[in-house]
Amino acid sequence: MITFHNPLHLGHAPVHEFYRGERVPCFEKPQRVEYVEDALGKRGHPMLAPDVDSSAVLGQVHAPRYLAFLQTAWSQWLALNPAHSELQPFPSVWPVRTLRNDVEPENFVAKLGLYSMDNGTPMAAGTWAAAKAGADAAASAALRVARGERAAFCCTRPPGHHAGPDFMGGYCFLNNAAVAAQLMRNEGAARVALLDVDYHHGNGTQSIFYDRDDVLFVSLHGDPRTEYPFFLGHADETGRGPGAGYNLNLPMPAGTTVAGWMEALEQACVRIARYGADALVVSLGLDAFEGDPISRFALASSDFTRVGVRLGRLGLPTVFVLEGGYAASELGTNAVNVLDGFEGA
Ligand code: Q9C
Ligand code: ZN
Repeated sequence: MITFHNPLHLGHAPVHEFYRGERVPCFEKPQRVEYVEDALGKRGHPMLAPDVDSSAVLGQVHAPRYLAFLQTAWSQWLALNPAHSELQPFPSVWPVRTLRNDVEPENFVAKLGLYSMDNGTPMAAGTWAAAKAGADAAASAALRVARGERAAFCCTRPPGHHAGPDFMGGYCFLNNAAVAAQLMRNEGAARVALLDVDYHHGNGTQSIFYDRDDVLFVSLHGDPRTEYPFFLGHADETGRGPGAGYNLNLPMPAGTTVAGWMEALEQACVRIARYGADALVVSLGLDAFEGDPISRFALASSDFTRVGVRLGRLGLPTVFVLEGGYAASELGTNAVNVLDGFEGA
């Protein structure tokens, strides 16, 4: 399968995040995609550099003021104090219920709160460049598929599915899967299905397409009553306005094993087939893996091959976009098992 890598991902290498009151090493680290690139190479999948500028498509899925903020965030952080080059910015105040979000504050940390859903999305000097190159990689994979390739894989970090129209969160800045889906719409696909199999609900992707019937969003994930992102991903979220009926959430309890998970995948595939999609985007998080350090499903490495086989049987032009998965040394095997299962279907 054709794959695209992100040549600038190393510039996004924050050191720590917060966990239970302590600073801990970032789970979302550069080695993740290095393991995937290794596995792709060993199993003979060609790896290409991005060749599409995603700027125009980014403007269709994210708000202009959010993109403007992200692009300049690090220089705003340094403008406060040049010594900040060695420190990581975190938000400390958020415009929750009753507070205004229409007036962008001048204070940098306040802006960071306006444009963040959590304090779990650390930034570094090269974050914008890395996120933008990742969106370019997703756009490149989508364009190949729109032009007739059966499938393509975007091997990138930071991930994207928690990033909403105008906010970052959950290690995500730009919604790569949304870029891929929107680009295929622009290229003439009338209906695009977007299936999210990451352990965490893809709240950002859901929100971007919630009012639309031209992109069907289907997600398998840990029940938000107990799992991140907590505030979206329930079964009763089915879409709004013209999008009513075009959002399907399949939350499952923590501890769900492969039998229950594959049943949910079957439901997802039946819905996608009934939709009559022209193309499929898969938000490929591998954190449903039993060895994942921050997630609680129990898929084994060999189960990911079955996942790929089932997706291949949908018979749709397909773009895979890497999302989460934090058991770094097994991430390559798990990701490439999906791709090889798909190709063998
Ligand atoms: N210390 C994705 O998988 N924070 N994001 C967990 C653990 C949120 C995961 C805290 C996890 C976000 C793309
Ligand atoms: Zn995840």
